Amino acid sequence: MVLGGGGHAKVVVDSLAARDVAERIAVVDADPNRVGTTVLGYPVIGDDDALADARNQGFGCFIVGLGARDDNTLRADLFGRGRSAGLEPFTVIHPSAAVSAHARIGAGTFIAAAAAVNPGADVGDNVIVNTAAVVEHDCRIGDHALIGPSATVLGAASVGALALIGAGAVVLPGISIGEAAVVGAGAVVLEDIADGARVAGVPARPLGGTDR
Ligand code: JB2
Repeated sequence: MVLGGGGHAKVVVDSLAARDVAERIAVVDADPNRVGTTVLGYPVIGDDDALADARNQGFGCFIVGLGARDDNTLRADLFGRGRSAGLEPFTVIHPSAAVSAHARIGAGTFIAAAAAVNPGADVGDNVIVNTAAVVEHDCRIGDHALIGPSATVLGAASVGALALIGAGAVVLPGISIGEAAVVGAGAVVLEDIADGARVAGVPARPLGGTDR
């Protein structure tokens, strides 16, 4: 069961189908206009209320198919909803991703095409390591974090739970990104970032207000 049926779900479903690991794939989406449609040929069977009956319908696992927002709290909520429905979080690794046998990948995490996760890395639950992103050796990535396409988290850096690293950003070795922090696309992070802080630019500097 894939929770969310938009752009990111399409990428997740494509990876699931490429791995041929799921006997059956279905999607739930909050938008009534999507219910009854398909995602890459797989049915959108209802909204999140359909989760209550998922086990009776023969589903055992779920993955959050929702991608980037201003923050990752909705992704975390959806993860909780899947678990509350008695489903197991399913980890999906695209066949073209290079994931070290010496890395830990958490439950319900998605590692997209051409991404790399190197030895000693510890990637939490419900994380997205998006297309061509790099998680270098000995990094720590907290639960529900999102590493955007082509972002690079260099050796032994850490990314807090719920943090969002924008596309193409670079986090230098050993740097610590706080919980729920947001790093804008293309930023280069040279200094530790506090919990909840929002930074952008080269070198990365705090953003005022609600700018991204
Ligand atoms: O609570 C919800 C919910 N809220 C929104 N439950 C469920 N089951 N679904 C929910 N949704 C649905 O997620 C929306 O109705 C919509 O169909 C879908 C989000 O699709 P969208 O294409 O807007 O965003 P996305 O999160 O799939 O993709 C974003 O993040 C990716 C990482 C985009 O920015 C992509 O371009 C990006 N690659």
